[in-house]
Amino acid sequence: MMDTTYYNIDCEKAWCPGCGNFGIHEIVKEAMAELALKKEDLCFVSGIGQAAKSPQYYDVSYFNGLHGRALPVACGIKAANPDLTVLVESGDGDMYGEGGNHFIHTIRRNPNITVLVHDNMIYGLTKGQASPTSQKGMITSIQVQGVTSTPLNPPALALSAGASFIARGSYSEPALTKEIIKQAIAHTGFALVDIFQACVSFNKFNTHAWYKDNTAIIDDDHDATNKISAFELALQEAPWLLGVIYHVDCESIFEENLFPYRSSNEPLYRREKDLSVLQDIMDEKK
Ligand SMILES: Cc1ncc(C[n+]2csc(CCOP(=O)(O)OP(=O)(O)O)c2C)c(N)n1
Ligand code: SF4
Ligand SMILES: [Mg+2]
Repeated sequence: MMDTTYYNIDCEKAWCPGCGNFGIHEIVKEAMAELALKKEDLCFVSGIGQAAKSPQYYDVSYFNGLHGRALPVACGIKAANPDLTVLVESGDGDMYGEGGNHFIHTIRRNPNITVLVHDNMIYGLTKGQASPTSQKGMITSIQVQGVTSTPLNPPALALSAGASFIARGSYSEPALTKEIIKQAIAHTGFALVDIFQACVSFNKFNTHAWYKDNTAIIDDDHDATNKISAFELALQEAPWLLGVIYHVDCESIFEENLFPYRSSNEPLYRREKDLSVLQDIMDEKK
């Protein structure tokens, strides 16, 4: 088995002491090490936020893009080089708020990527405004009378959009979350792992104690291939359930359906490019 230090980089992590991001970062390294993933075969993508910094702290290739725009970049990377293992790692605001449209439509396209969302139910980086997963009634610096919007349910949304692997983990259950992430990476197709994470500085409602008291592990007898049962589990609250909610084989993936791959498996990045064709199009539009 590979050692997690293989992914280490000499760089200080700019997170608050006690932040759940530290735990998730270590869990991801353990999952990658147990799958013996080589650095050269990996590419991380993230947007903006505290969670989105996580890829910067592995010694791997990554693309840190615009807020909410990790998923289209991940699709582009997969289109150019389908052989890469592409992991998207970002926050609840980045993925479900600013990136909400991409979240829905990328699931429909079904690229073979793994999406890890550090869900602290708050905008951490910008100092504590409500995110799409903030619970009703929570008082923040902006929602001074409490959040009034209904929180988004990411697993249920992903299920309705057609994702074939959906799970919920937590920084507070490292062994379970590591196994879930390994399964998500091994899955062919879009895989979502929504991972609960405490933001100790700005989310004073979903504290370490809250996560312990309000989560439970999915029973072994859950049939993860049954969509109706999966919806029931995804929609359950107090306790919120941790584990694999839904997992089925998918029929086809985004990159296989792309026109250039119908005639050849040669990755796009290795093909000869005739830039004169592009030049002709641009000249035509002058
Ligand atoms: C287009 C755009 N809108 C707003 C911002 C400001 N902004 C940066 S990070 C962030 C919230 C990040 O929240 P989340 O993804 O939950 O990450 P966390 O910091 O909680 O890990 C916001 C609103 C921005 N950088 N770009
Ligand atoms: S603000 Fe919250 S999410 Fe950001 S590093 Fe601090 S504890 Fe973690
Ligand atoms: Mg957040």
